[in-house]
Amino acid sequence: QKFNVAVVGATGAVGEQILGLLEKRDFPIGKLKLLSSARSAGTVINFKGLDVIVEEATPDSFEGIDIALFSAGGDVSKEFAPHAIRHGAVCIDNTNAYRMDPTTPLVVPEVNAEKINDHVGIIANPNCSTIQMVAALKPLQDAYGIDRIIVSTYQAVSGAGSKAIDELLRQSKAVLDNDHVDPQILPVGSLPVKHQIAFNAIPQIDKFQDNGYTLEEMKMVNETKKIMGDETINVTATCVRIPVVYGHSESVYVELKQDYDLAEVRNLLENSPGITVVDDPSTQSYPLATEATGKPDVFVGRLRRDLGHQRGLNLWIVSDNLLKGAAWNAVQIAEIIVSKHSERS
Ligand code: 11C
Repeated sequence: QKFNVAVVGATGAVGEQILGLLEKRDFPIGKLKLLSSARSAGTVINFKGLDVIVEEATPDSFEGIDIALFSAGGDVSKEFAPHAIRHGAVCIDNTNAYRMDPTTPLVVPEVNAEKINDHVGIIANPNCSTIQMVAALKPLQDAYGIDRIIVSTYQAVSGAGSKAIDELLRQSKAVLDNDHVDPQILPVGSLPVKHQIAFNAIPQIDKFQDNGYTLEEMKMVNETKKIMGDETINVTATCVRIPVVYGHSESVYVELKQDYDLAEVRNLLENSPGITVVDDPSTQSYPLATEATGKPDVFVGRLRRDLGHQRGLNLWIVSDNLLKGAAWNAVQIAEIIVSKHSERS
């Protein structure tokens, strides 16, 4: 059986990765519709040897579509997901638009794939920095329970889109050439103040909220509780943009509810799907953004017990933010929908 698929935001950094995965995994596509804003409409994208013209998304673009993958920003999802649902499509939304809506499942397949069954038209794909953290912590939650998480992130500029990648490269060259650096995109394109990202670290990702945390930090707090299905987990986050193009890194301190054995933790992680443990101080082996780029897994290392808390554990978690953090998680969800459909028919 084939499925008609729409990709909204086909020309963006995540859309490009989604198309690459649909092609590589031979997703059972009948008709493929590539949609975008008016600005990018007309772009030609090659998919499996065929040229597909990107069309401007309209309310009727979704006629006959079975699965619609959205990654064109929250406003676009809010405008068009209801139309996709009206035409009978299941939406997999990679934006912040519906994540905390109580009727929308927020899914990381390794953590809560069963929630896909509860959807009423939309399944939300979590924020990239949340996805890699909860995927790595799920085996620990199952084995010991989690009391609290303290996370600091080191996030790649690609999380802020293709323009932020260009900005890092342009600024890096300007600094090396002793030219004037003129920040235009980061930390947040729509805010008046901009900061240099080249050779810098910016402790602001997305807009500040009234409580002094940024939206990115609050996504990590709220989404983690929802995905892990436990409102009592205490999460505190500091999210930082660094001059890396691909791959988010995270320093995570977790306090478990029960005593743990470090060798057992390592063993649990090594045997968990989608997780690769890279952790050997004797060979200076640990996860690196450069090594994680282009790979679907979440990489975990630097496992060590806290020196002051018996149930405290430190980890270093790295993943490709455009793959497991976005496109791959969305395509995994789409593959599960397809397999459930095939089981039924
Ligand atoms: C970043 N995490 O690195 C953001 C990008 O809510 O899907 C993903 C934004 C989102 O800037």
